[in-house]
Amino acid sequence: MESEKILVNCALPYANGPLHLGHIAGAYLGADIFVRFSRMVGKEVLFISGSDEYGTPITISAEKNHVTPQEIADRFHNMQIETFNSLDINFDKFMRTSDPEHDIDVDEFFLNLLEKNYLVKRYMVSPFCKTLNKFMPDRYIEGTCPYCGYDGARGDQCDNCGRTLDPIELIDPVCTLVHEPPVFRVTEHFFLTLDSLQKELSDYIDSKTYWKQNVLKFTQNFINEGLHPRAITRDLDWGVKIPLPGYENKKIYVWFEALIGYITGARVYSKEIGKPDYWKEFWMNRNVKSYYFIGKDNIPFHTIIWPAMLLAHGEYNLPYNVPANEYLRFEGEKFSKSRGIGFTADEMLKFVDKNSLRYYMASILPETGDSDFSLHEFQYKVNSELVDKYGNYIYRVESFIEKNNLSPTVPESFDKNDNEILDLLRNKFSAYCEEIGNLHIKRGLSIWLEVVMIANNYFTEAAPWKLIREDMKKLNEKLYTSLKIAQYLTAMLYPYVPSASISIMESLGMQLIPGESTFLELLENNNFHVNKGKIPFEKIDLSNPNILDIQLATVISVENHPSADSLYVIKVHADRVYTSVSDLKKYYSTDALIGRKVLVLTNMDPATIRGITSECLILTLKNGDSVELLTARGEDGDQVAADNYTYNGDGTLTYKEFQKIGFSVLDHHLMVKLGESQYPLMLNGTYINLSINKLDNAVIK
Ligand code: B3M
Ligand code: ZN
Repeated sequence: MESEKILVNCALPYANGPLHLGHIAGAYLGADIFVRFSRMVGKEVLFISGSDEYGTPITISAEKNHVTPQEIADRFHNMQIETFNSLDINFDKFMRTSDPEHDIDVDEFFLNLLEKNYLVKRYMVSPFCKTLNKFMPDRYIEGTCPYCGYDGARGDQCDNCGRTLDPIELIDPVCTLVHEPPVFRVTEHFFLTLDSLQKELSDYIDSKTYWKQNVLKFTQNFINEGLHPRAITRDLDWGVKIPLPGYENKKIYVWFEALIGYITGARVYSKEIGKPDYWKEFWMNRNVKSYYFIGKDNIPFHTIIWPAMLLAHGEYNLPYNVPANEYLRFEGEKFSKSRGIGFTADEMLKFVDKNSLRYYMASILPETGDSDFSLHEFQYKVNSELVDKYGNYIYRVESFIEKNNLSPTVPESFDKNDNEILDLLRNKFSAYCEEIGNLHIKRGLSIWLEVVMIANNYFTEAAPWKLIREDMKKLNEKLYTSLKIAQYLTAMLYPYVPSASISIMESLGMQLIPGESTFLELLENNNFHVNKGKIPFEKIDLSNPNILDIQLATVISVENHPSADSLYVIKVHADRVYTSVSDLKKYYSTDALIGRKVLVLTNMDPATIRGITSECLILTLKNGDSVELLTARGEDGDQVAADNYTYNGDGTLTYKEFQKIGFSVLDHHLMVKLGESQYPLMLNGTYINLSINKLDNAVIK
């Protein structure tokens, strides 16, 4: 019997920067878990995503970095693939919208809808920048949201209330490139007649009673407000061409063509595996369910625009479910690259392994509300659950079996307790399948954890170390049952932490082959061959190693020390005024210092030098006879972070302790060794730069 097919699509991340943990939690990790689970229950899954390479996020990034949009897209497409791979998030195809293959599907879609009059020409009023003499994309216009008053609303969407906007609706709009108000001019574009699809869309959405309430309600409200024709072309240079003569200066709007990327990804993958029509089995067979894993700010595009496009086209399946997630916050704040809040996935993987990161992130997926990424909780959950409970259980069982050279086999019978435990295992497993099957990914993991807790108690009560002296038959039964529990736990963990699960399954003498193995076939296998490997989890230490409270400061006064000719008494303003007794007198005149922006170590143990208390250290690079003041751009009191770790508030240090701190230089960036690792010193997301590229004999003092 042919296995059931499902299609899983993941929002195409803009190829304009690294993926941060908020992206991973928002759409990608949950999708990968669901796909691995679905394959383990025997479904045939096509798993697609890709890079969204047009659109203003890319052109904004290109302008900022003085490169072409294509160069930005190339850089971050490759970086994002590597990041996904480093997290075991494996799509069948991670396409890219700048691939000419994508134009084929966009052209077909555009001309199909044009022919059926779902695309009509209309005029729209667009923001025109007189300074740059061109129409400006919506995202380049910012102003106050007319609905919620948020003053950082963009021309296409208000991140505060989630509404899609038209730039002309903004209050006090400005062009963010030249910071002048735009003028609004008439320009001709193609419009998708959303209004003509209102009834069909309404019926489609109303039938989705099983959708997450937040997604369903948002969409129903959106539709009930009344749908209007929506421009799907723009006056742009960077975008998919309009497949008609005479529109060379216009392109197809990113939020029309990117959605078609899901089809391109499936079609290109089919060509690559030598089955060019394989994708049609997922897109044209009405029995195939399609799931879209996205972040909540993408809801309207996936539950209104895309279904409308598909209804208009007529040949392809509409979304079966769109389980949009809410936001992941970092230590209570919204992730923000520009404000240095939160980590990118690559940064986090410098401190922890992918198994631990997947495990923790899966336990805090923002499925029904915003959730918070806490370093402290991350360390606690991994160490106390994954390592101390599950890892330790596997270790205890396998060590005992291996040390006593035993090989448990299926017993003739089970006592009451063991029958109960095996029944409980099967019931917990079916509850686990039910939850993940209903897209409650987090709940599936919490059921796994319940079984972990039971497992350790079971092994302790079984007390094999006693049985080995008393009753070998009973010993075999208890150890076999312990191995069954280990097998279920490891199989259930696979969708969440695949690589560790595969290696632990091997230590039980079984093979879990991604995409081929199923729960059924695995759990029916009772042929254990224990070969205890290294448990693939280690405790993590995320305690903040940054003991340095280095701040940016302005020198506000410089006096000669009253009783030490070679010293200055310098006052600096950081988060407050500090006094420093300093030997800079040998290198700088007072005038050369006053007003300078310097970096000061403010959590020094106060030291009295010739009667004056010095409470901070003005940081310099001493290189032979020359001394260079360390500095950076920012405001007084801005704190220097060690990578993403700002000062951990952990006390003060003496000058002797400071001298033991290991500094180094990498690509002219100042690095510091804290604990076992090297960290770049950063201020407001930028490196502290030095004139030299190696410390050699130079010192930071
Ligand atoms: N790139 C939005 C985002 O990255 C957009 C998703 C497109 S899915 C077709 O948040
Ligand atoms: Zn708003």
